[in-house]
Amino acid sequence: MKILILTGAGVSAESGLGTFRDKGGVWTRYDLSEVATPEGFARDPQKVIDFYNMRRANARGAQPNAAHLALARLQSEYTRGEVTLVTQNVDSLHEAAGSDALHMHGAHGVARCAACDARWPAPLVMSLNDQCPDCGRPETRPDVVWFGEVPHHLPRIAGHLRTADLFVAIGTSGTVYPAAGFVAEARARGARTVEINLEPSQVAGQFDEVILGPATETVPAWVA
Ligand code: BV8
Repeated sequence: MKILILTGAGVSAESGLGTFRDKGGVWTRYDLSEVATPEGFARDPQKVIDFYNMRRANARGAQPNAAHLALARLQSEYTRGEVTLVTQNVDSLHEAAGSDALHMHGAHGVARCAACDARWPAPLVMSLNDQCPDCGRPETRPDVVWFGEVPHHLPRIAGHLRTADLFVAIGTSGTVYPAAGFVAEARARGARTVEINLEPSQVAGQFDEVILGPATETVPAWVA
């Protein structure tokens, strides 16, 4: 059986990283148009660099939780097919748990050169003067997909959506596209669909099954 799993900020919430749209979430404290769009970066690049320096500092010391670990165990132990993990998260907790994950929104731990597209591990405190190790130009930005930018890995994800037997969305509000549209695509191809969340997402009605509760309890129970 081919399993496709999509995760969102809810899977990292219990690692202390918070979410975006819950009470006190990132987008309730920052204007996403200023810090998570190319226009915002063009307008005030320092503000954006500071925002991602804060996100990296906030993630420092965060440990993968029981949900991340259960998904990594599933990926390594599932013998009746393949498990593909796609995440909207820009933290590296899936990797820290031992998973391979496709980061469709990039990762704040990766720096990218806007001039030559080179990527390298981001320093904890990124500066606008950081020079690209490949081309030497000071065109550094976080390798994060902002609103209005095309997510990474879409062709590969589309292929998995076409062939998945089971699509599972974990800890995502179903607000952001194209990720929020994946359940409809999977259903249209005949996949069984399961949502695992703290509360029903905006697209909960499109799932065959909805399992509610904190990810550190619901995900290990579902994987078992
Ligand atoms: C694009 C990186 C064109 C930044 C992010 C229709 C089609 C296509 C596009 C659009 C469309 N309609 C609108 C658009 C434009 C836009 C969009 O979706 N806007 C929204 C606001 C309406 N989309 C885009 O711009 C995308 N690009 O469309 O390009 C294109 C598309 C396809 C093909 C060719 C061209 C790019 C979007 C990427 C933006 N970048 N992240 C950063 O992180 O700094 S997205 C942003 O939301 C977040 O960063 C996060 O990654 C993402 C999703 O949020 P969630 O993970 O769901 O988090 P949220 O807080 O919302 O929800 C948390 C959930 O967890 C809740 O349900 C909660 O109940 C649950 N939870 C909480 N605690 C727990 C828990 N669950 C379990 N256990 C717990 N303990």
